[in-house]
Amino acid sequence: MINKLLNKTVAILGFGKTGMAVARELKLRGVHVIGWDDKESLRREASKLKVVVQDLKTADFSKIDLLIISPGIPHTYPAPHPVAKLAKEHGVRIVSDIELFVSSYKDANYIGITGTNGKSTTTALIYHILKENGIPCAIGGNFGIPVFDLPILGSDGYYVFEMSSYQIELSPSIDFDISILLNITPDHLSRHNGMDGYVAVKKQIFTRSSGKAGVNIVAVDDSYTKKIFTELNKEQPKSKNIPVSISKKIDNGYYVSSNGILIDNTKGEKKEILDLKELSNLRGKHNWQNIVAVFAAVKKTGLSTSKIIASIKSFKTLEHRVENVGTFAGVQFIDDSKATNAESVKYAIDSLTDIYWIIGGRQKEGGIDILKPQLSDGRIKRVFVIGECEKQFYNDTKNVLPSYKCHKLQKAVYKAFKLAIKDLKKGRSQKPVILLSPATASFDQYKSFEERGDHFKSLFKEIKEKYAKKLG
Ligand code: UMA
Ligand code: ADP
Repeated sequence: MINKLLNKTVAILGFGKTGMAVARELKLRGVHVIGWDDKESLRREASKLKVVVQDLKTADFSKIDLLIISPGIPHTYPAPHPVAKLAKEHGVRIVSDIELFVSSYKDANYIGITGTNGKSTTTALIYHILKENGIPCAIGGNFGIPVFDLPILGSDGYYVFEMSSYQIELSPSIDFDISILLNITPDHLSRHNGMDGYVAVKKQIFTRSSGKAGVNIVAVDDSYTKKIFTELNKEQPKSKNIPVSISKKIDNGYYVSSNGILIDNTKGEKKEILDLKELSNLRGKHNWQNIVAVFAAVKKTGLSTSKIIASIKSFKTLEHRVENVGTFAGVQFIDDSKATNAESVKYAIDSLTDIYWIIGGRQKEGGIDILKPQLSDGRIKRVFVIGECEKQFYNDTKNVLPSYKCHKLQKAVYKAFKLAIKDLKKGRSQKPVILLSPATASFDQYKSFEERGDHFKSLFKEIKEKYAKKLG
């Protein structure tokens, strides 16, 4: 596709990571590029690439051949950006950078991963396994690296793309060789006009049109993914669809038994592959779901089971995902800042005990309603509430658990630490864990979940230094 754009005009809306990478590539290839970002600093950056910087609201769309829109900019719901509206009125195609990339470099193999939670971990684990075994590969997409910043791979290469719902929606013709859907719970609902829209977009990772003999891997552990799998079996050859599960035994697929054994039942032999309980780098049932999907995918590349197992074991936990920060004075600190919705928190809590739980920030739909069973199952000792939704989460927890309004992360971490030490001394707690697993977006107090997690880690260091003499 990109070759056909020579001397054509492409408009780019948004000069964040995505837009900037596309602009660089298109300029190198002799494409006429015009574009806009509301942020002046980014417009300045773009003009250095000799992009024509112009407010696209005033551009003549009859002279534009394609609009590349950044995933964070709405083009349908809750309301289309005026530029997207203009493009539609003029019949100009609107696509993602990923659509343009995949349709331009067709030799390589593509693996696309989506789901509400676990995308990054799954994407990184697949990439790690391929890389460690000498397979040419590159990782990108929602993971944080825009695809146009990746090297060009040949027919023996694999691109491993984390796909957000925003990116899937803007990529109408991508047909991955291996597509993975991990799970679906409510998220990003306003961008997709509610749950039905969100589920429909997630399903689109499987239903593209080029007719490749791709493989569809679905973790059938929730009602939405189960339904999608049933539909896929009616719409596509059954042999393409591979079910995986952490909640039940699966015929013709892979599953994890209730005691954590990864089982290959693709040939009805119930072959035991690996005891996932032994993995200290990928702890918790949520990671079992990621691993079983990864195993199904990587097996398709022809790698041997023993090589895959060795690479799963050597994988390093991603930052801010139930990441062990360290232990001081008998208190462990775990950074799960990436847990931006209640579902992901549930898994963190279920895999720990003696939890001093820090929650709060910018609330998402549904808040922490689904965590009612966790609030009373004895794993959480105390709750420390911060951020914009402080009042709401305090009210949600105060009648079941000792709960404290802390407003800021610093206060929460210090208070949690002091109470954990006290409980430890009095025998009220055996192995206290201070868990930042906020169930919210970070944007009320931080730029990103990474910044929030980094702050948590720096507070751990601060506490260690401050109390070194007294407690160390
Ligand atoms: N902008 C305007 N006018 C508007 C709205 C936005 O000019 O009315 C500009 C903004 O100033 C900004 C750009 O448009 O510069 C928007 O860019 P973007 O938000 O799409 O950000 P990028 O830097 O291009 O990052 C995107 C993804 N961001 C989002 O989907 C929100 C990144 O995912 C992704 O890693 C990156 O592309 C590379 O592919 C981040 C994310 O938060 C991690 N994803 C969401 C999630 O995981 O929940 C979906
Ligand atoms: P994503 O990229 O989809 O946001 P991550 O791998 O970054 O997923 O994990 C985000 C959060 O979700 C972390 O708190 C992590 O512990 C949790 N998590 C990871 N995998 C899963 C899963 N399969 N189901 C539910 N939660 C998960």
